[in-house]
Amino acid sequence: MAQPFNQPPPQLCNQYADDRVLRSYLRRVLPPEVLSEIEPSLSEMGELAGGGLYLMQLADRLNEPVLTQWDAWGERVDRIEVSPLWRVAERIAASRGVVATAYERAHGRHSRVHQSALAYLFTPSTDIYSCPLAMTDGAARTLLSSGNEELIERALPHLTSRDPAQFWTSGQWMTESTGGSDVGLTETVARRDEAGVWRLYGRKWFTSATNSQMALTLARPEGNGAGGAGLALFFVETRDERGRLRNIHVNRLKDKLGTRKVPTAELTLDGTPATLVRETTDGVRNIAPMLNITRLWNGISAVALMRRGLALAFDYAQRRTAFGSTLSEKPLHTDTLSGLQAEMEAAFHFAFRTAELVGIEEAGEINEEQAKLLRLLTPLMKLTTARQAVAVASEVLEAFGGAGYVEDTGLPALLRDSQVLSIWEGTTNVLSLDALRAMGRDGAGLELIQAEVARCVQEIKEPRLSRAAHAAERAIEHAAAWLNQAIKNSQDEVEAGARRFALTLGRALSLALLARHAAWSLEHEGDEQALQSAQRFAQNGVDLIFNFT
Ligand code: MFK
Repeated sequence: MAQPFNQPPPQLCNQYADDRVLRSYLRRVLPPEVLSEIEPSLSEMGELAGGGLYLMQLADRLNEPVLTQWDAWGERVDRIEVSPLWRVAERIAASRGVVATAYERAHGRHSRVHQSALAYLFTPSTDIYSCPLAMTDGAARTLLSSGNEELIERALPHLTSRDPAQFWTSGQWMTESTGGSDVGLTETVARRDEAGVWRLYGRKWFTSATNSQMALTLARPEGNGAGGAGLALFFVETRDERGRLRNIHVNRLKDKLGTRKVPTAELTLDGTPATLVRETTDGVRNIAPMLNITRLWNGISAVALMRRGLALAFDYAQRRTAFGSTLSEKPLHTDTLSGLQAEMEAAFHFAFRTAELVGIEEAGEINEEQAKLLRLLTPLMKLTTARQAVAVASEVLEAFGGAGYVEDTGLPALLRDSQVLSIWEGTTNVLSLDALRAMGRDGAGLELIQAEVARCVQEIKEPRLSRAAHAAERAIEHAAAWLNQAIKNSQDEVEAGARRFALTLGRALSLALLARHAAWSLEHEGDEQALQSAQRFAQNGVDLIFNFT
């Protein structure tokens, strides 16, 4: 019998060596000596991500976390076993400093960019192990900004350890059955026992990475008022010296659309001992550093998943033959991929620009204007890149035809996992409103965004980029004019348009940042690829103010 036709599977090579966008960006923003110092770590992570880890990920596809609530003798144990891939991912994440790099600060303000690059390479081959890492990073930052020396001394060495035996991950237990957005509705109560120890009573409805060694969580000290201000931020060590959960019951694991490796659980806290991180009030404000770091991770993860989908789709296009030639020789197929590549590149520059500002803040070098800009960019970047990731993942699957719809190619997980990015850590709508609030009632913060775009445009001398630069400027002007008018009309009008407004700002900022990089790349590397992506991104549509779909 003749050999039947088989489609060739896509392949990956070293994901750092192969990444023009990341390498070119790092050449622009890092001093050459910093780049040469960190490059071996990136190259090693790229090799793992495109090689051994990727193969392990494919082999681990059907494994999921398992909750065992009772042992054979009737003892309640609530043990969660994660998949083999996750166990390896934890060791690699610790030993390669995927969290620690940001705290060791070997390269000052550039350390956050280094760490984000490691996270970006690591994420797509580890099935959302980025979730516990994001929360671990967020917990480290929150404890540091709390100034609680006792907790810092207790937890920081573990959260930022490179020794897998010492490394802790942290949970972020916020969401209750009252909902994930309006955290001020939290029903968990905090009460002091006779010994003066705070104990928590309540039900946490969506706790990711439940097998972490610690968690930061919110509860309302008895007698406190309603809302987020009446909550307090608590530190919980989940297990006692004998490894038993401290008055925590794991009721069940969630049956989710994606992120299937993440052991997201429903918990009951039944007198769980906890330590106040700061005062007995203002829990929402006090946990905000956690939200902002996990939102940065969300954006980096969004770019990373887009990049993975495109790396596979571009490779496949070289191999797959139909209608007499490879897909890479088909103008319509390459045009489709170019549109997606443009989305990914724009998102990349937005996410990493945010990481740069976080690094400047962490190095203690941030000025007032940059701090306000960072506060605004974080929700805008998170919401913009998350929506892009969902759209790109959907198209990536289509670029494989039926193979993209078949589970054992591993491709459908890209879409399912991307879908969470616009939901957790603040939905698109909630973050649009957050950005509006952070901008101030009269929209004063908009000037900071205009200034950021103007700084980019100033650096663009290449005539072929002037349309893209103007498109970014015009979109921001349009958004500003809309906001001005809407504020005069009614609060309802402002709120109804907040998502279109936020996405317009997000896409305009992304375009300006990408075009600025494209101009640099053309001048210093003689490379036109970023320029083509900037031109394409401008055509994809930036101004959504009048897009009412
Ligand atoms: C791949 C990596 C991804 C990471 C995976 C993590 C998995 C974890 C899964 C989850 O836990 S998902 C649940 C995440 N939940 C959220 O992100 C909550 C979404 N909702 C919001 O963000 C709301 O805007 C918010 C709860 C904050 C609104 O609550 P409130 O009670 O109306 O608070 P308000 O009045 O807006 O803010 C209270 C204070 O906090 C204010 O300060 P002041 O008291 O000084 O005025 C705010 O300015 C401050 N604040 C709020 N958000 C802030 C912030 N400050 C800085 N940055 C922020 N982002």
